[in-house]
Amino acid sequence: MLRDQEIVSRFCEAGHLVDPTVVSYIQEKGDPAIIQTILKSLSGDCTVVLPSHIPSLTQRRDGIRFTADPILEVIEGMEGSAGPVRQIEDYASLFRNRYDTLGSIIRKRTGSIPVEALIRSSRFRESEVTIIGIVLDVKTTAKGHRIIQLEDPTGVIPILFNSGRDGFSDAERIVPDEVIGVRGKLSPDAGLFYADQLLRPDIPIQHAPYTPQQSGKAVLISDIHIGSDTFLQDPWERFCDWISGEDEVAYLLVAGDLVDGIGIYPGQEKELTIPNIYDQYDRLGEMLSTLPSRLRIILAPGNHDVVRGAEPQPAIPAEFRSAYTPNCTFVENPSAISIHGVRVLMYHGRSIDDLISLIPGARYEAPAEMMEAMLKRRHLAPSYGRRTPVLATEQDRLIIDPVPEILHTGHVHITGISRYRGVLSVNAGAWQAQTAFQKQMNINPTPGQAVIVDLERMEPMVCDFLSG
Ligand code: D5M
Ligand code: FE
Ligand code: ZN
Repeated sequence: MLRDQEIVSRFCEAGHLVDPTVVSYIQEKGDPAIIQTILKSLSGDCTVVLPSHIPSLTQRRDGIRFTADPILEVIEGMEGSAGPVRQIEDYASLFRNRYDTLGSIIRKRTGSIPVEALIRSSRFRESEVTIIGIVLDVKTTAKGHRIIQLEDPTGVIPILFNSGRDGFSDAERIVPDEVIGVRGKLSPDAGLFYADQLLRPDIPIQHAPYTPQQSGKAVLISDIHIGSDTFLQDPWERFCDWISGEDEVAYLLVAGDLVDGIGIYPGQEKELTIPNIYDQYDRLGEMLSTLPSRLRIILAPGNHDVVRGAEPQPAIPAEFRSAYTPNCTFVENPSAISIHGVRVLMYHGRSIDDLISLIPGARYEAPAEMMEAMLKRRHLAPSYGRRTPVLATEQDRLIIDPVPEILHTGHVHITGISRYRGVLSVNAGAWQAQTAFQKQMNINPTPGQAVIVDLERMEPMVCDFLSG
């Protein structure tokens, strides 16, 4: 593999800095001649070489979108699509679908061979090859190297990521059950695969987000927690006053934990001001009905809501919706909606807890970094069997495909924003002050904030309503 440093030096000698995405593109292609091709195509005033400077890569528009105003379309996760709880055997189809879908995204960039063929046939012994599979297990050796077990439909093989190699920090972030590709060589006894390069499904570097032709704004919030004694009534009212006066805001998106629920954790009844689940939803409906009727409101569930916890979670059932006006649309968790033609993937974000516990250096204060981790893995909840319950479904509904313009989550009650390869990630904070449990866990929420996104310019802005 071409080393980072060699690539950077080649550009440096020619008087240019180089974006890390371009470096990984050249490494993936494995052909040093590309450097020369890129250098030849650069204009003299180019200081930093960006993906847009790679001659063969032209930015693509991701499909045709609606641009009329105000247009809301639920693309995935419309009410009724989550399906019932199925049999345990269906987990096999879930993981097979995950492997097929994410594996084929990696395969578009590189050839690969099945694990069984690699082990059985001596013809692959001497050459570098790529294998693609699901991570079964991740371990660190006494010397700090990483050993993973990778499984494809034909077999399982242990893979060693040497801590001294380029790109080891990416290998350290491998989590169980994600789909990866690994380029490397088999050991002479065929018992171990030495990794040279890690390939994730990732967001294509030529991904160009759709830009609507029309101006309009969306407000992204999450975790209202109606019914909790820590619900922040005054900031919420200030927020409602503000949004009612913003005539460019066409959409209000809520990413789950609409209410605090009943029986969600031991002793919750002591922390509830509304001890009845119907009353909790009615209160929210009444509050939302005071907002302008032109505002389209999209409501998704979270782990405190009344529906089953396993994802995909169904939409809030009709029996809880009698107090809601027709401008409210109830969707599942996750769901993909189109607003002004901009695709927003809404997900409550329960897997952020899991990712923080699995990824070295991850912090609750930076939830958007975990959203970036989801985008790289093209999956909303890569690791199975931890805090995020996932339902057996024939198709893996938590795969991120196609790529959205905006990824909207919540759950950790901390605002966070990032942009990765043209995708805007927004983790919206909460309307609930720090709970006794969060205090104990040292989770410091940023309540009373809303994120307003200008859809035409794809610019986010945080508005704070905590203090008057
Ligand atoms: O979760 C809000 C945040 O607090 C989220 O990061 C999980 C964490 N949290 C809350 N309750 C628990 C329990 N019981 N165990 C572990 N972590 C927890 P929310 O979904 O609003 O409760
Ligand atoms: Fe919450
Ligand atoms: Zn939650």
